[in-house]
Amino acid sequence: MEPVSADAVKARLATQAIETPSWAYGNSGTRFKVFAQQGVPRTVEEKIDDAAQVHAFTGVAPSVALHIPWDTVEDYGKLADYAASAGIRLGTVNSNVFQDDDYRLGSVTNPDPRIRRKAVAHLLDCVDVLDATGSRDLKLWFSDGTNYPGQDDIRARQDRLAEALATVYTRLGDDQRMLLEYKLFEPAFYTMDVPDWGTSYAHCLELGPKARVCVDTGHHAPGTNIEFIVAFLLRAGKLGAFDFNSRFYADDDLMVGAADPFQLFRILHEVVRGGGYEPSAGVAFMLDQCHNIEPKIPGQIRSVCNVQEATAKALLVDTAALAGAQRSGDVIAANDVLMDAYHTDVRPMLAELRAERGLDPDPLAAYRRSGYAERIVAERIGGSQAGWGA
Ligand code: LRH
Ligand code: MN
Ligand code: MN
Repeated sequence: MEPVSADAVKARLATQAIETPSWAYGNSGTRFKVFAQQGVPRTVEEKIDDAAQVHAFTGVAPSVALHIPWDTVEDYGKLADYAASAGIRLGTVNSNVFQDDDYRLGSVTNPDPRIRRKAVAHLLDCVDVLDATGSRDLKLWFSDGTNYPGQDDIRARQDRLAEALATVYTRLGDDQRMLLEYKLFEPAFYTMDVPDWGTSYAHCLELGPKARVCVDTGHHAPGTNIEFIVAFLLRAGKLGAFDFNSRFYADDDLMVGAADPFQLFRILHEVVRGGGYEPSAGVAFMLDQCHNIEPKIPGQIRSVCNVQEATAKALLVDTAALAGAQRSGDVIAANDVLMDAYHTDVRPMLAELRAERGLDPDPLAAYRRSGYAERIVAERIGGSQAGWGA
C-alpha cells in the first residue's frame, strides 16, 4: 500500500483556515476571578491587531470572530477595512443574549413576549452586522434553560425557540448561515433549551439549508464520543462549525489539544473522512477559548498549531489500508492504521511547510522574539475584559 506523501499532506494543510475569537485577547477568568494581564487590547481594533499576529506567525488564522455587544462599533464596514489592512478579515458574528438582567428566565425562550422580542431584535441586529462586514456566519448560543423542575414549560420553550430561530432564519441573506451551538448545562442546571447536538440538529433541519450545528468541544458530558457526532452531522450535511477548546471537566475553554490530543485527532479524522475538510463542505474551524492564566497571543498560537498538528495526522491516515483492514474485518490492523498516523511526529513536516511559505518554522519562538508582547505592554494601559465579567 502507498503511504500518504508528505507533499500531498502539505498541499492540503496550506489551505487550512482556523478562526480565533476576539474574546480570547481580552482579560478573562472564571466567575471567581478575572485576571488582568498587561498589554491586553483596549479596543476592538487592538483585538484585531492581536489576532493578526497569530495569523502572521502561523499563516493559518486569517480571520477573527466578533462577539456582539463585546465588540460593538459604530461602523462595521470600517472595522472590516481595518481588519483587511491588518492582514486578516472579520469572521463569524457571535450573538449575545445572556448578559442582560432581562434574561434571568431566558432570552428567546423567556415566558415574557416583551423579552423574547428584545432578544430576537438583538439577533436581527447581528444579521445587520453580517451585512456590513460581509461575514457569512451568525453563531447562536443560548444560555436559556431552567433550574428547577416545574419552573417553566419545557415544551412551550421549544416552541418559542423555534419561532425565534425561524424569524432570524427568514432574515438571512442568500450567502449567510446560522450556526446553532448547544451546551449540556450552565448557566442553567436543570434543563438547557439547546442542550445537545440532537436538539440543535432537529431545529436546523426544520429551518432549512442555511442552518447548521456548531460543535463546541467543551460542551458535552464527560465521555461523550464527539467524533461520532461529527461523523453523523457531516453525513447529514449539517456540520457548520467547530468551537475548538480543551476540557478536563466541563466548559473549561483551555488551549486546544491540551487535555486530549488523541480526541482532537479522532475528531479531525472524522472531519477528513466525511469530506468536512474540503472548503466546499463549509465547515468553519474556530477556536473558542478564554485563556485565564497563560498569555493571550501565545495561547492562541499554541491552539492553532495544535489544530494544525492534529489535522496533519488526520491527513496522513492511509485510507486505502484502513478501508482494506475494515473490509477484511481485521480489527487490529485497522486500529494500527489510525494509530500509525496518530503517532507520526508531524512537527518537522509543519516546520518545513512554514519555511516553504516564508514563515518561521517555530511560530511561538518567532512571536516571542518579535518584541510585540513588550510593545503592547508599554503602549496599552488599562486593557479591557473579554466580556464575561463585563
Ligand atoms: C458559551 C460559548 C459560546 C459563547 C462563548 C463566549 O459557553 O461557548 O460560544 O458565545 O462561549
Ligand atoms: Mn462556544
Ligand atoms: Mn463554551
